[in-house]
Amino acid sequence: MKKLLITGFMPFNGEKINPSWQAVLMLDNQIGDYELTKMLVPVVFEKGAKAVIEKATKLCPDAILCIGQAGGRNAITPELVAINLRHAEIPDNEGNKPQDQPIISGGENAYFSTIPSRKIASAINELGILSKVSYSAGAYVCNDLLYNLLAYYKNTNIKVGFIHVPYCTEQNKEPSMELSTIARALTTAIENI
Ligand code: PCA
Repeated sequence: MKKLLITGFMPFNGEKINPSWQAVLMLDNQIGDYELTKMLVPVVFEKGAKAVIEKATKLCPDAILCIGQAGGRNAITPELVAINLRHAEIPDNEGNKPQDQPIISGGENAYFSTIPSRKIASAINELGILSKVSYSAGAYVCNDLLYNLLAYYKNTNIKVGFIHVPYCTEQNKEPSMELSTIARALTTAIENI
């Protein structure tokens, strides 16, 4: 079987849960061709990415799929691109609030995700769950994680992708999705990597 490292984030910005991690926890340990290793990631610039790279160095996965919360979105959104920019509107979980800084000084401006984001969005839509590709993962910790991974694994066969998910109903914010719906969407995403 192939190996997939799948990550979710800790809660941030005063939330008690993060739907990304709650949904990852609901996934079967084997989906399609992949055996899953689940990892919880801190919402901290650089530190989160370093932890994932460290884990991946030991695991040697065939693919890395990171999941994050995008409050305010109403759809499951596979990210097409990560940009070389850190800019925080709110502090991360260790109080960092970078303003217009590069992630990697002198690095590429941007990298495209190496999973088939468009195919994944279509497959999720076919389940009757709203999904569309996103052209910006923002400039906060999720973009930081995706950019760092794409830079680190460029010119390798390790696929790297990121999917943002809406608030879940337990958070009492709108728009929201049931966690079980998010988990179904992620299952289909993994089947289509
Ligand atoms: N979402 C944030 C960081 C952690 C998370 O779940 C983001 O979109 O950057």
